[in-house]
This record gives sequence, C-alpha cells and structure tokens, in this order.
Amino acid sequence: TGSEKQGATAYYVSTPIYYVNDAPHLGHAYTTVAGDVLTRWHRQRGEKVWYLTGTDEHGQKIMRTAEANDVTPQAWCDKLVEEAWKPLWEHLNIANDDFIRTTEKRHTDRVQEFVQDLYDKGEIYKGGYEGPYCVGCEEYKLPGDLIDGEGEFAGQKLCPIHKKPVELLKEENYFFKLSEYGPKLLEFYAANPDFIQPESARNEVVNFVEQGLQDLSISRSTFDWGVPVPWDPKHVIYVWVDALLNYATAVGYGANQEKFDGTFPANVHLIGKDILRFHSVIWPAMLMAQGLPLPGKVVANGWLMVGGEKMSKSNLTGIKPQDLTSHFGVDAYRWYFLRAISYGSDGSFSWEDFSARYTSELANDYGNLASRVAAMVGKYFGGSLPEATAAGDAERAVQEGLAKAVATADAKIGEELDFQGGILAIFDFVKQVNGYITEQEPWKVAKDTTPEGQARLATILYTAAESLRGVAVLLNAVMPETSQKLWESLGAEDSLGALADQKVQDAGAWGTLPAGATVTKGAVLFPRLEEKPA
Ligand code: ME8
Repeated sequence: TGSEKQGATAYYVSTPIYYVNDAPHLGHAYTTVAGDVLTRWHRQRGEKVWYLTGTDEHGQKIMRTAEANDVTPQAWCDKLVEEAWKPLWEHLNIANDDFIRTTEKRHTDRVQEFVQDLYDKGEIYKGGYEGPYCVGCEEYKLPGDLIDGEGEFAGQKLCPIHKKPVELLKEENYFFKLSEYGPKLLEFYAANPDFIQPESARNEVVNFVEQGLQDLSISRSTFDWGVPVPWDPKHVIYVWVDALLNYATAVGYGANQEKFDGTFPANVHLIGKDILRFHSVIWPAMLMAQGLPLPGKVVANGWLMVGGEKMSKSNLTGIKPQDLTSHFGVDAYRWYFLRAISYGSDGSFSWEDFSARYTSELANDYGNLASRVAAMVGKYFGGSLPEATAAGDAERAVQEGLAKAVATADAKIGEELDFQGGILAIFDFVKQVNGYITEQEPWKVAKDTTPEGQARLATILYTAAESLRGVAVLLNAVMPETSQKLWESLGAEDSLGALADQKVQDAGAWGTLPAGATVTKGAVLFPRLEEKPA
C-alpha cells in the first residue's frame, strides 16, 4: 500500500454520498461544489478525471424518515434523489461522471461479496455489544464523547454533533477486527504525512488511533433496511460499511476490473470534518484487510454554521442553495463559499457579506473590467482586436502578473485544495489589470491621433483583452457560465476554439488571443443585485 497510485490513469475525486433523509442544503453543496471546481481544474489541465457523487440510502435514519412520511424507504429515496438531489447538482452545474445510489444492485451485490470475503478471511467474528448510539450519526459513541443535556434534555446524554439524546443499543452483531489495524494505520499516517488534511484533522485522527481502536460492529439485526449479511441474512450490514464501499463499487470493483484498475483508489476523498474517522480510520482499515490500495488524500472541510451551530437537516437549519442562486446567480454562488471561507475552517454564511463581495469583487472588479474593455475595443477599433506593437515595461508587468496568477492558482487550487488562495491570486491579477487601465488612461490616449498615440491605444487594449483571455481560462472551473460569456465576447470561441480545450498551464502564454479577433460587448457578467427578498 501507498498513497501514490500505481499505473492508474484517472484523477479520481469523490464527495461523501449524502443521506437522503431530506433535501440538500448549503453544507452539502459546499463539498460538492469544491469537488466540482477541483475536478474541472484538473480536466482543464488536460487530465483524465473521474468525479463521483451519490446518495447513502440505507440505515435507521432513512428508515425512520420514510416511516414518518408513510412511504417505503425505497419510495422515499427514489423521490428525494430524483426530485431534490440530482436536480440540485444539475442546477449548480456539477459535472460529475457518475452518481451512485447505495440501493442499486451494482452496489449491493459487491458489498455482499466484499463482506463475505472478509468473513472468509477471518477478519469478521460474532460478538455482543452494548453502548450509546446516535441515529443522526449512525454511530456508536464512546461515553467520553457525549455531552450533558440541558433544558428539555436535562439528565440525558447527548451526541455532541446532533445535540440530541443517544439511545442505548444492545445487540449481538458481527465485528470487524478493526483493533488490529491501529499500528498499521499509524505507520501509514507517518509514511504519508499529507494523507489527512488539514493538519488539525490529521492530529485529531492520529491521537484517536494512538489511544487504541475497538473492533467495529458491522451488522445490525434490530431493523432490516440495509444490505443483508450474506451468511446470516437476519442481519443487515452496518450502513457505514455499506456506504464507504461506494467508492469502490462505483468504479467497477468486482465487476469491471479494467475500469477499477484505471480509477481506484481515489486521489482525493472530500468530506466534512464530521465524518473524518470513518474515512481516515475505518475505510483504510477495510482496504488493508482486503489488500487493496489506499486513497491519496482525505480532505475535510469545515462546517457552514448558522447561529453558531452546524447547519443541518436534522436540526432544520438547512438553507436551500436555490434560495441564494435565485438572487445571486449560480456562478456567484459557486464562487462565494470557496472565496469567503478558507477550506478546512468553519464559516458563517451571511447575506450581507455575500452581497458586499458580489458587488465589489464580481460586479465592480471583474464584470466592469470585461465590459469596459469590450466597449473600448468597439468604440476605438470597431470591435476588431488591435495588435500590440508598442509594449513596454507596463505591459511586461501585466504579462508577468498573469504568469504568476497561473502558477499560484494551479498550485493552490489544483494541488493544495486552497481554493480561497487560488481564487485570490486570480482576482489580484484582475485588480492589477484594473490598475493598469486606470494608469494608462486609454480614453485620453485615444485623443492622440498620431500613429504613436494610436499604437499606444492599441497596445493598451490588446493587453487588457489578452489578460481577460487568461482570466476566462483560470476562472472556468469556478464560474463556467461567466467564463464562457467572456470567452465569446473576446471573440476567442471563433479564433481559438472551445474554452474547455484551453489548458490551464498555457493560460499565461502571452499573445494567444490573435489580433483581429471580433470583440463584442456581451451580456453583463454580474448584473446589479435586486433588493434582498423579504
Ligand atoms: O454523513 N457544513 O451524509 P450527510 C459543511 N451519508 N459541510 C456540510 C454541512 C455543513 N453544515 N452539513 C453537511 C453522511 N455537510 C454520510 C456520508 S460517505 C461514505 C457517507 C457536508 O448527508 C459535509 O461534506 O450527513 C459532510 O461530510 C456531508 O455533507 C455529510 O452529509
């Protein structure tokens, strides 16, 4: 095992598969948009990519929700997936390559085989367990993890994440010998210091494993909404074991060896910090037990908070992404959370902050630059991009600025998953170009009708348009619709071809946009915001 993929070709990124107990909120969209930006970035590098998302449909939480709504769990899941989850990802322009549902046969058959295999290898045994269980987490809790209830929950022990009472569960279950994997896991973390990110998450996991692991209960017999244990079908497989396996079954585990070898393991598992232990302890141990390769990285994002608490479906604090996209637009939505919150840290959503950043950074800095440049090429050169024949130090500084933005954004977004840092590098360049135009004052230079004056004017406008060409490529992963509009307004679609074929690593190649390109004033990239809805 090792975190470098051997002979595999696709850059494989996953999101958590979300519970379909309710419709998605901003928190789910946060992780999914981050994965979409990451994978679009790698596609724009010309790499083969596999971006996977899906839904987690088994377990007590889903079963109880369906019962409360008087439908079968399967009918409940079908409805939520088709009417809420898939449409949202389409709405947010998520370019996932597959969508896995854990109730699909391509998944359940392989889950049974995987677990049977572990049983045959002696990795699973029958035993008893009694302990506090949180249905919200679908997890047995350690007594030390619980918090004391207050008010309506006075005298009860609560789950620290859901702030709801835990239930005492006693079962005869099958257990996976997780405790035996502690030393191997610690060795793996030491050999692969980047495996768990950010650093705080890594430290938390290492501390947890150093304290010694307990064996993991991997079956349930008190309810039946799950994948039956093949050798003892009175039990269903624990929902988390079932769920984690989606990362293997979706890419052909046990069914399509060629696809599996070309994709598995994931380069990056994107998760929220609430499900860190499952992904960095249980999942690697399951893979070790089967002799399968381990993922490259597990990267945890922080929580989007509402009123100081994690935004959540169970606590009814979820805000629908559509409530924001209808006001700010899809592209601004995709941009905002990655721009405003350092990936890995918690962050609060505020309408005021979003509005302020939209107006100053998107509409004023970026949108106005694009429309001013197109307008001036129209006014002074009849919409035909002029040649830059009089470039000097000021132009060279802009060229260097673009090259620097490309290098920084590529390292930060493509490698470090520092989306905020990458976006800031691109917007610093946008500011630089605005500064350049303010200093050069093309509207004044235009009044100088000598050949030298006209050559200066041409050079300034070419420099600005060529800069925007680079910006369109760099922001395509984050705001694809806006980049496409800008690309077309620069006449780049006709002269250079599809934006998707522009490699990010060539975005800084100065002089790519040809003189003579037809520049048109396209639609306003970021329209003025309406009043905040009541
Ligand atoms: O845990 N802030 O599903 P889930 C940021 N089915 N991210 C948030 C968030 C918030 N307030 N709320 C949710 C499950 N998320 C399991 C996963 S994977 C094999 C099984 C995001 O529907 C974040 O990525 O509770 C978190 O990890 C995920 O949604 C949990 O979604």
